[in-house]
Parts: sequence; C-alpha cells; structure tokens
Amino acid sequence: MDTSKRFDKKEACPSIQCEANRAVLCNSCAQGVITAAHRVEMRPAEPCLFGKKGLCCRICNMGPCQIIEGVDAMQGVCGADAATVSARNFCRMVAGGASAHMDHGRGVVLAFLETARGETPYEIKDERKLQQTARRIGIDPTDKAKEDLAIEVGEKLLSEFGQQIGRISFTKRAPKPRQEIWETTGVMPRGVDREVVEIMHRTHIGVDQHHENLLLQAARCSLADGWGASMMATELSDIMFGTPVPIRTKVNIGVLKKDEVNITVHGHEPVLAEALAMAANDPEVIKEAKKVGAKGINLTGVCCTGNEILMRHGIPIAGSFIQQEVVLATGAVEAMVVDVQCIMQGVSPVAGMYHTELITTSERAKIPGATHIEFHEDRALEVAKEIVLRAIKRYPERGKYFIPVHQMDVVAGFSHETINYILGGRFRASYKPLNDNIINGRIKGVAAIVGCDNYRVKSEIQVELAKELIANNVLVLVTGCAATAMGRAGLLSPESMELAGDGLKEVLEAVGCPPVLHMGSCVDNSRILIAATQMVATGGLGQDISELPVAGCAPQWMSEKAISIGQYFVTSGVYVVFGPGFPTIGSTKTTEFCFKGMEKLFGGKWDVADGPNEFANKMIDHINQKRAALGLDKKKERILFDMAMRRELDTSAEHHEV
Ligand code: NFS
Repeated sequence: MDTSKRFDKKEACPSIQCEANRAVLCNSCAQGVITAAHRVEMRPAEPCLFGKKGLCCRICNMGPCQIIEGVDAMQGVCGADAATVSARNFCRMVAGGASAHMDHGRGVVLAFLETARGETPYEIKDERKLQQTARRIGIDPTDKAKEDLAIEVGEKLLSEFGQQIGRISFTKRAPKPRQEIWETTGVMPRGVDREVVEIMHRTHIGVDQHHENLLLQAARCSLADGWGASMMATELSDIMFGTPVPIRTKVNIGVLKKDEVNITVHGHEPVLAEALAMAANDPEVIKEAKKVGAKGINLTGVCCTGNEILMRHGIPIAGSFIQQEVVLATGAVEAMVVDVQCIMQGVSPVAGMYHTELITTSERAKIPGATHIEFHEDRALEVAKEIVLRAIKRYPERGKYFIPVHQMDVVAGFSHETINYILGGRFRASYKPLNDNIINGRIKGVAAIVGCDNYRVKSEIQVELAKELIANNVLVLVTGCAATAMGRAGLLSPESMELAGDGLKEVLEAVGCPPVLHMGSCVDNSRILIAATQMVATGGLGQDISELPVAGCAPQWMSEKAISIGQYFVTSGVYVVFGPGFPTIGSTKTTEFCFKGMEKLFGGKWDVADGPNEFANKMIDHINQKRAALGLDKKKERILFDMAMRRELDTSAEHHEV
C-alpha cells in the first residue's frame, strides 16, 4: 500500500481525531507507516450494510444469508427472519464481550489465589477491602489470617465461574427491588461461564428463534459480566494491588522520553503490568539501562492495561485504542508488551519498521512477527525482568525518532471508595453530599461516558459531549479509552471545573475534584454499578437504580465488550445511548425491544445517537424526566428534608453497605 500519495499533505493527514496522532503521522519518522487511520480511509466509505445492521447470518453452511426485513426472497434459507438473525448476532456480541471480561476475571481470581498462597510477588494490600468482600459473599472474616481469608474468598469466587445453579454472589449487592426484577424476569445469572455457553447454544441454527427470548439470555449473560466477572476482577485487583486513590499523572504520546528506555504495556490485565512496574524500578535493572546510555526506564500504558496502572501507580498513559500504532510510529519505543484484547494486528508491521520489539505474553494471544515470552504469575518478576532487559538491549539501536510535545496533566483514581471519601470526608465517608446536591438541583444528575474510541468517528464526540454535560451541571464518570480521550482534552484536571455549570462548579470547588471522574479500565465499569447502588442506598433518590437521574453512553464504541457493558447497564436499570450506529438496526422488532421493550422489563433501555448534541440532548432529557418523576423539578425541593427525615436517611445509608 502506498500511503504517501494520499497522505502527503498536512491537512490530508489522517487521524483527525487527535492532534498528537497527526503530529506523529505527519512527521518524516513515520514515513510509510500504515495505521488504522489509513486503513479506514482506504476501505469503502460505508461498511457492509448487512453486517452493519445485524442482518448477515453465517451460523450454518446453507448461507451465509443476507436478510432484508419484510422481503420474502431475502429471509434465511432456514426461514430465519430479520428479528431472529439480528437478535442472534447481538447475543453473540454480548457473549464475545462478556467472555473477554470473564477470562480476565478468572485470571485475576487465579492470580489472587496464588498470591494468597505466597506463590507470586504480589501481596494482599487492601485488607479492609478483603474483609468487606468476604462479608459480601457470605464469608465471616472474624479471626482469620488474611492469607487464609483470601484463599477462602478466591476459592468461592473461582467456583462461581463453573457454577451451574444458584446465583452469582455479587448480584446480592444490587438494590433489593433490582434483584426482584432480575428474579421475576428470569435473568438472574446462575454462573459465569454457563451464561456464555447458553448463548452459543441458543444461537446455533434451529434453537432459540424468538428475538425477545434471545435477548433475555443476552441480559442474563451481561449480568454475569458486570455483577460477576468484571466485579470480581475489579475487587480482587484492588485487594491485591491497592484500591485507587486520587493520583496525578499525564496522558498522551508526549509522555515517551527521549533519553530513557521506553516500554509500553498494552492490553487489559493488570497482573503483567504490575510485575513490569516492579521490574522497571529494580535498581539492578536500572543500572543495566544506564550502561547502554539511557537515563532510566520509562514505563507507559496503552488502552486498559494503561488505565489499571495509571489508577494505582500514576504511571502515564501513552495512548488509547486509536493511538496504539501511532505510539510505535514515533520510533522511540524499545518494546511494546501486550497481553489480551484490543491489540490491533497492525502494531506488528509498525513495530517491524523500527527497532521496537513487540512481545506477546499470553498463551491466548500470539501475533505473527512478535516475540512470545509467556507470562505466568508464579514467575512474574522473572519474566518481567527478562522483558525489561530485552527492551534495554534495543535502546542503542534506536534510529530516527520523533516524540510529539502533546501531554496533559490528569487526576485519576476515583474508585467508588474514593468518591465516598472525597464527598463525605475521611471519618464519615458517604454519598450523602452527592445525593443532597442532586436533590437541591446544584447537580442535575450523573452521566457515564465509557468505552472505546473508534476511527469511524471523525471527531472526539465524547469530549464535546462531556463538555456539554458538565456545562449543564451533570457530573461525568468515565472509564476505558473514553477516559484517556478526556485526559488528552484536559477534562481530567481540576482546572477544567471552569467549564462546569454554576451549580456543579460550586460543589466541585468545595471538594476540589474535576468535573469528569476517571474510574478506571473497562472492567471497572463495575465501580459505576456500585456507585449507582450506593446512591440508591444513601436515600432520597428512589428505591432502585432505574429511578436515579443518571444515564450512560458509549459514543465511539467499537468492541463487543462495549455491547456487553451497555447491556448490563440496561439490565441494571440504566438508560444507555450508543453510537455510531446500533447493531440490530436492520430489524424493527429487535430494535424496538432494545429501545422500548427492555424498559418495561428492566426500567433501563438502549438508544442510539449521532453527534455530541444528540447524545447530550437525549441524556439530559432522560435525567430531567427522572428528576421530575422523583419530584425534584419542583421549587419546594429544599424543604424536602426535615431533621426527622435526615435522621432516617442517615440510618438507612449507614446500614446498607454495598
Ligand atoms: Ni474497553 Fe479497554 Fe479501549 Fe474499548 Fe478496548 S481498551 S476494555 S474495549 S478500546 S475502551
């Protein structure tokens, strides 16, 4: 592919979403590099319309069948119609996305057990959270040594992956009315793996052919992700590696350093990155780096592995999903170390154009052209050191390189516990100030902007959306690559509170936090579920998540994981807006069920939007509707709480630890 002709001028340079990307790709160091930005331009303007609308069926060999709703000649050979095919495809997206989080969660639980047995270099860092977690899953922590307790907790959670009957323990953390909804609609997840297997069975040719019934299983599977595996991953990672607290750091490609060995760690699992962080700080290893003329070792993150170590150690993020190849095109990276998920195959040829070594580490994910050094927790530090030493060896081979100036200060680390503490103070951690300010109208509501970034979106929709929301006094929570995009745009620094509306600004000034709170990686969306649950438990905003003035969105989604996440928020009672496009749009029935039918069952529903204004309007309208339903739109709101009611609220909040 000759890209030089198409992208030789600055203004035609691709990757218009991001200035840092443009600076790198337009520099002569990146001559000849082909990235996703180029490939998306080279493809036909529109992706396959059948695929895009969820109407291509290739689950058997009578097809593939391309379906057109209502056209007899364009149904499946087996007779499957648009509703069935689109629902089946949607279910398989949920299964794909959920299984990624499930395998991640399982990996964390296994590493946790090995740690409890003293077989890894990690430790049980947050003993308090260990005890809370034990209680939440029905284990009495009294008088137990932390290692023994951790083994008990780890074994119980591990057993829930293969559990066949019963329910996943963490679902008991949800508000009571929510749990009843899950029971009565038949979507309470029985075990983690079982729900994925059942999707694969039901979507095999000739099994479940009712779109609503199919989507109920998607709902059940999504809960096994959000309230199951993802929550396990978050909680046990916190116990092992530390629960995040606010921390200052930087994001964007400019965090690469010209005189240090640059190692980027890319993917999703925190275990490898934690070991690399230890190895990069080892004085012996640093001495080796100095021997080759480097001043030190600069570890940076890409994608959600980046978010994991940013949240806990303040290690800078070099890039989000759309920046992974561009980070390498600087020519300044000695090694990119990857584990699983969201790693484009395109990184391999780009690394091959420089001195960069691409290192795969998971038995589940190998890439042609990469060196494979398998990572196992019991040899974590040994493997991590080997990787760092290899990167050091590459440093003298670095040729021409270009590191853009772009980097931005951010404050991250807003775990659910941190929000509790920041709002309520050290001795009386509580969500009450948040609820009070929502009730008195200074804060209109809370919005989550989560998920990926996507080259098919030509501008940073999510950043514009966040600005619009905070200007309208909506507090914004972010995770994943959306969080990195917010960081690049400066929205994760307390200074950006200037962009907030007056009411929100007043609250932010009092507590000193940014208007956009970075809550972690994509598995950490489970923190948002818990934050919502805590808002309910704190009182004054209804009895269930579906009554809260909140909304969620993924305005630049691309992965199946995003679909699973969106579905578990819907199943948990949240209004969720996605874009660009929605994967069932080719079937009126399936889409109606997602956009309307699900609301009748779960109180939450899907929607689709395009562009920051449409997203913002839909989300703010929804928040206002919920405020009206709670009676918060009336002016008399300030006298809603007399002392007796306050006392009652206090007690209910204290007694409900989620
Ligand atoms: Ni989430 Fe994180 Fe990024 Fe999207 Fe991929 S890295 S798990 S899927 S692209 S946010």
